[in-house]
Amino acid sequence: MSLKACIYDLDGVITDTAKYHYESWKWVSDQLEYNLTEKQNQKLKGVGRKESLDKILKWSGARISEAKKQNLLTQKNKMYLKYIDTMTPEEIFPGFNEFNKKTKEEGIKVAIGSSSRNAIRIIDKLDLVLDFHAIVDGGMTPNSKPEPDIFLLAAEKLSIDPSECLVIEDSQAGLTAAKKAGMKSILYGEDKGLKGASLQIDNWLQASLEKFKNLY
Ligand code: B16
Ligand code: MG
Repeated sequence: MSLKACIYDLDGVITDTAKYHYESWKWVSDQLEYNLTEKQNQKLKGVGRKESLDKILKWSGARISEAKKQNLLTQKNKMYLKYIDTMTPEEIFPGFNEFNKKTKEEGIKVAIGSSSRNAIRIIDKLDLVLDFHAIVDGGMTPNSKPEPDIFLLAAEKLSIDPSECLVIEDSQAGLTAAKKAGMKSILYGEDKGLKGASLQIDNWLQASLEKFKNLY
């Protein structure tokens, strides 16, 4: 067995969109007369849009109609997209492009596996559309993370067995999804409280492809 594919999460692994989600979810929470903390926002990482609203409703204790829910989801996304549309390739995390290039040069396939239904728009803003062999987003599978569907579809698109795919993730939902897909994972970022990863890296400048290959 050897490492044949890297499947990158997008938000929090290639770029930081959490700050834009936070501003938009804070607005939603204000409408519910609820104060969403940054710590709670961390718990929304990797979680789909609808599921994120369900969590906020649970925390706030607010009870609203299905129509109002739909309306809040639409407004949240409108606000989020305004932030996204200002993004430029400058917002790609340092060292990512170099790591991705080296990985491809070694014959390893690369894909995106994101819960975001806006993933392709973000990738386009970052000018990365042509840099992956496959892109799977939250609109392409019935279940979002922590279910394994997104990563399994990425492996299928790459024609690589899940056991030879490595997921790079910043969220517990994503690490759990990787495990359920039968894939090893790397925790990206400094949140050392998260469980399930084989290795942790603080940033791309620290990433060693050799170490990743040695996991297989
Ligand atoms: P959207 P990832 C996830 O993306 C985000 O981490 C999470 O905070 C967000 O709620 C989810 O996408 C859905 O995003 O509203 O754009 O469809 O980390 O899986 O790349
Ligand atoms: Mg993420």
